Amino acid sequence: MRLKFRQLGEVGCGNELIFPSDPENLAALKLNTPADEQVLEFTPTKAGEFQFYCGHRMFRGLFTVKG
Ligand SMILES: [Cu+2]
Repeated sequence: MRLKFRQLGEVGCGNELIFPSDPENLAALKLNTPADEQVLEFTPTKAGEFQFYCGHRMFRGLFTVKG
């Protein structure tokens, strides 16, 4: 699965995201400008909710994988 992320505004540390969906292989991406687009490659091993957040967990998001 490929998830596309774009920057919708400059929000400091919120433009750098960590994806702990695979604890042994943490993924991170940084969106530097509004034109920036990053792709997260992700192979879910189970259905459920997967969180992502900035380094301080101030900014958080969630995506759901349905089985
Ligand atoms: Cu932060």
